[in-house]
Order: sequence, then C-alpha cells, then structure tokens
Amino acid sequence: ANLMEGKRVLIMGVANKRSIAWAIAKSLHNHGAELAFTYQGERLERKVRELVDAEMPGSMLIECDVTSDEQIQSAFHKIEEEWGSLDGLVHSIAFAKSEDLDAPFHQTSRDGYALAQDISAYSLVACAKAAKPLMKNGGSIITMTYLGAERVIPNYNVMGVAKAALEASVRYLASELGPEGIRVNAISAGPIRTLAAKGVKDFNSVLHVVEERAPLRRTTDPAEVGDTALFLCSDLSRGVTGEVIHVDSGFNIMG
Ligand code: 0WD
Repeated sequence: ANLMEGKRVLIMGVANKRSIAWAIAKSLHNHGAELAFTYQGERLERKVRELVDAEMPGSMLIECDVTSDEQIQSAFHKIEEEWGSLDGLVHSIAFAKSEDLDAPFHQTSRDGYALAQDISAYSLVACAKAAKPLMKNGGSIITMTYLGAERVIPNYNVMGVAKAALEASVRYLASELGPEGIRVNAISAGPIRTLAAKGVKDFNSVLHVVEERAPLRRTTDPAEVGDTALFLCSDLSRGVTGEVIHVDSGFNIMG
C-alpha cells in the first residue's frame, strides 16, 4: 500500500548507506513518499549524492550543518521554495567528540558537553522551529534516540545525557506543536553498526549482550527502524505524539 502517497518528507542525517536515516528513507520511498535530503558539509556531499541518484533519483539534496542557524534557515527556505509545504521531518543526527566519549563521564569537558548537546539535542528544537511554518496541514517529526538516555550504558557517557535532553525536548515540542496537528516522536533503536557507532568503545560487546539477552535474541535491523519511522510518519500513527518507541528486539524491558 502507498501509505505515504502525496507526502513530502525531509531526511536529515544520511552519511552513508549504513546510516539509519538511509534505512528510513528506503521505507518511506517504498511507500510513495517524496523525499529531500540534507547532508553535513562538502565532506559528505559526493557520498550522499551517489546514493540518492542511484536509488531515489530526482530527490532534492541540500547542505545543512545543524550547528549553523543560517544553514538551517536556508535549507528550510529551499524546501519552502520547491515544495511550499512539508509533511514529515526525520532528524537522525548526533555527535560527540571521541575524547569525551572515551573519558569517564565526570571528566567531560565543558566544550564537549556543550557540543554534544548542541548537535544531538538542540538541533531538533532548531529544526522543529524551522519546519513548523511549513507543516501547514499538520506533520510528523521523528528523531533517533538510545537507551543510554534512560539508564547508564557503559561508555555512552556524554551522549546519554544529550539523548536524555533530546527525549525531554520531544515531549515539550509535542506539547507545543500538537495544537497545529504536528506530532513529535522518538525511536529508541537498539545498537546498529554505523559510522556514529564507531565512536562508542567496545561496541561489539554491546551487540553481543543484545543477542544474548533481548527477548528476540537478535540485534536491530535498520529496516525495522525504517518501518517504525514509516508508521510514525504516516496517518497510521495519527493518535501518537510525545512518545519514545523502542525498536530494540525488546532489550529495554529486561532487568
Ligand atoms: O547504534 C546506533 N547506531 C544507534 C544510533 C542506536 C540508537 C540511536 N542512534 C542514533 C544516533 O545517535 C543518531 O542520532 O541514530 C542517529 C543516526 O545515527 P547513525 O545512523 O547510527 O550514524 P551515522 O550514519 O554516522 O549518522 C549520523 C550523522 C553524521 O554522521 P557522522 O558519523 O559523519 O558524524 O549525523 C550527521 C552526520 O551526517 N551529523 C550532522 N549533520 C548535520 N550537522 C552534524 C552536523 N553538525 N553532525 C553529525
């Protein structure tokens, strides 16, 4: 079925074909969505363009480093010019300096803490603000989070605190944008081997623990996250907002 027929969605955070944002794009594309992508800086432009041209030709591609208010403004301005309105926004962006991820949490630097918060949590707020006037017929905003927001996960450190802020931001945004028919939700994904995961020490053992202990006894397939994002973007989830949905083989329920 074409759950996304006639819907236009902006995807932020594709770095390569392993990116969770790319799995989400594939699910939405397969159900008829029209997509646009932002990429961070020239460093990623060629890579993202190759992917998009090969599998979703004709999709818009816009540069947007979320640490820059100007770039956020101009990216959404471009969307307004080309599309006039927006139905969905997928925020799949996070960053922390590797020295802050490697250090014990209590040794996090002031700069490193602020940077992780800026890119991983505040950027959702900034993008929601920019998207709101374009979501004239309501809309769906989705972000990506992790269990390290709720509990201490070894080595997740400064990123866990940033994800806690991100999840709280989802609730405040959902509360304020709900009256406009804009829903805001997060997907809490189980560990997936991507570029961002390379920054987390001992990631292999995190994957093994999931295989051993999660109810489904396997790690998370990015396509499972993609299909949950499809649900959250489509009208099937019209009654759901301010929620954090775990797509983690059930790992989070285990004591
Ligand atoms: O196990 C995992 N991989 C999980 C990831 C489990 C649960 C949640 N997540 C989250 C991440 O924290 C992130 O929010 O999913 C989101 C997407 O991460 P990903 O798909 O795992 O990783 P990746 O493919 O690296 O995409 C993240 C991208 C960046 O990639 P790199 O690795 O180059 O930093 O976020 C983007 C960038 O493309 N990004 C930015 N985009 C715009 N402006 C910026 C920035 N300043 N910084 C990073």
